[in-house]
Amino acid sequence: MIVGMITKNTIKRYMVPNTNYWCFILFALMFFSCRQESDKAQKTEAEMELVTSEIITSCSSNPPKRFALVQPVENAASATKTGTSGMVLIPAGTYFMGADTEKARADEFPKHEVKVDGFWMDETEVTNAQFQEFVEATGYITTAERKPDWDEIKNQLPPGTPRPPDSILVASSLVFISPKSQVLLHNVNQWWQWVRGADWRHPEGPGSSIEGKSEYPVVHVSWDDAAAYARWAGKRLPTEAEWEWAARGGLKDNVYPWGNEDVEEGRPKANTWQGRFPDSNTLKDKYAGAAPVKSFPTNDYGLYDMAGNVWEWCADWYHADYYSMSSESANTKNPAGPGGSYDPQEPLVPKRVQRGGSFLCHDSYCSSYRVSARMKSSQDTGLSHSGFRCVKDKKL
Ligand SMILES: [Ca+2]
Ligand SMILES: [Ca+2]
Repeated sequence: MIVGMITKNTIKRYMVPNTNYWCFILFALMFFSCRQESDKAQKTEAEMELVTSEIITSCSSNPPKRFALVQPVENAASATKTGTSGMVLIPAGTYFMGADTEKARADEFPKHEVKVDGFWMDETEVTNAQFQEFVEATGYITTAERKPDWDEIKNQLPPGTPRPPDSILVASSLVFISPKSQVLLHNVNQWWQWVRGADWRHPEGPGSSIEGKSEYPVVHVSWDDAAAYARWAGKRLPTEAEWEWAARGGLKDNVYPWGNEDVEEGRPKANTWQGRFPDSNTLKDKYAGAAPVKSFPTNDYGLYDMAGNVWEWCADWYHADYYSMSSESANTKNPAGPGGSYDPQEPLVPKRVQRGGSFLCHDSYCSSYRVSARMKSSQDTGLSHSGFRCVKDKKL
């Protein structure tokens, strides 16, 4: 486990959702194990909790595989919804997927031709109201609400690692909390905190709620949660190719959903971070956190928040070299992503694609509100800026 390593990638990644849900648990448990070896004195549960709270701030990468789903998607719900209310029809087309700007990262190259059939797409990110309807209809419990499964965790720990106290194995999620003063940007744990009880109903943890936020995007959703919702809604998650084609809104070789005007120029065009990340936000766009959907103009296809607000899961596995593989293949019609995941930064962790950036993205760092920007996260990870939207085949 790499902790606190200062690299270009770390700095780029500090505002993106690859901080892993399980990193904390594994790190805490390994610490717990070492502690037992070196310190024979018995620790009280309260002392262990204090130690754990300190460890949280050190864990930044190399997430392990997560536990199996308590509710497999196949059993979570069946499609009960029909129609295309709240969706817009995205036309079929051919475009060049990928980037050609200096802001692009290596995995956005090479730019390659892709053909996409027409499809329906949610005009907004899935809202709290929509997700609540799903949960009330199905009883679905999200990843962040589930107690970690020790039987799964221990398989990824050194043999003999003792079971931690139950107080450690509790449902939690990662919440962005702005530090009070300027901080060095190599340590994401200065603004991401593991908060017990944080989930989609309690975005900032216990004491917070979604009351009055029915039209805000749902957050703290894992890929598994998003896929379960989509199945229930009679929809699916977009492929990465569909998502980028839709985000481009019919424009050609555009950097952003609105065109090529710099994100910092003119009127706010999306919910991003303005000022100095992560401690000073000028609120030029009026929102420090998520904004209600439809708060910013649509792109030319009528889609809101394809840049910023919350990250959006795609169906595809993430593979850093997928574009190179695609450009060499004749099969570029409706590409559905690689057969498996590969992230050279964390090769043992299967990851899915996320797109669009969030309210934490700033132009001087990840600028992931660019239409070609790619992000990845293990599919069981959801943070306080992780959301999604769905699509539906045109023929249905
Ligand atoms: Ca903002
Ligand atoms: Ca978005």
